Amino acid sequence: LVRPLKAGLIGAGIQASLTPAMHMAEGAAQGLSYQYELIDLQALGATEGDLPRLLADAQTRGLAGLNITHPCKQAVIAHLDELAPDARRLGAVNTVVLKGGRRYGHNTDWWGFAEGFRRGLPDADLSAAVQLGAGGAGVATAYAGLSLGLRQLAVFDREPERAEALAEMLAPLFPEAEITAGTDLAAAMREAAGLIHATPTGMAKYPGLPLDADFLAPRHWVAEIVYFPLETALLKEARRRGCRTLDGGGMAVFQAVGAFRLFTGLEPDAARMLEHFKAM
Ligand code: SKM
Repeated sequence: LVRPLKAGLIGAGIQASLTPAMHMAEGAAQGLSYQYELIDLQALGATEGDLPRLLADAQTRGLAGLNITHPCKQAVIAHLDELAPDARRLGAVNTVVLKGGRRYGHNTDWWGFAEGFRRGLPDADLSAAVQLGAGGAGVATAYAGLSLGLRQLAVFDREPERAEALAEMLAPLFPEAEITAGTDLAAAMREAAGLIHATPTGMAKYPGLPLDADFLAPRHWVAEIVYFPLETALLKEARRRGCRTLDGGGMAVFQAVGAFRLFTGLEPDAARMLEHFKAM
């Protein structure tokens, strides 16, 4: 018996997303007839202002849920009925479950990063880390790192106010940790055991390294969020210098693992989804 299921992704400029393929392949492997569609604001000539209409339409058409990406992760919150505690704390939703006429907001991004980290960098030294980037992804990675037990986190951003805002937002949630907006990256790297990279640098559109390579020492672990390409200049350089590294594939896959579970009520095979992602 094939159970039909529909879901989708709302965002702008999402044609290259690998999320539909990941969900549909896992659905097929579990005997679902699963259609995952792209609702691309750019292609539709729509904006965040169209969210109410797009959400209502998804409900009318019987979608089980929606992933939400840039630029809608904050804007969508005003149109939801309930928020999971982590989504509320982060102020960002990437997964909406549609059920019984209601809309439930979740955040699987931070969990995705945390799960990838646990698997890819087991027993990493969590005494102190530097994070580059305090944008949408950076909020999730910082929350994940602190949830995993980071005791010190220094956040840097090209816009220092963003780093300050993130540090201020996280401080009350993790009172045992020391969370700061960093000012001296060289000094912070000397004190840190690891680096979380949460800026777009390293993507094809933004080539290059996000920091001076000489700041990297063999004792650092380096966790990357860029996954296109999977092998970024940062990871290459870090490995060349003897660092342990984690690529951005984990976060990409495990946010989908979390969303698949919420949409279908079925337990996804994470290893199978990871394999499929790597083969794409
Ligand atoms: O949070 C995820 C989202 O669920 C899917 C996605 C994508 O497919 O591009 C990116 C992230 O924002």
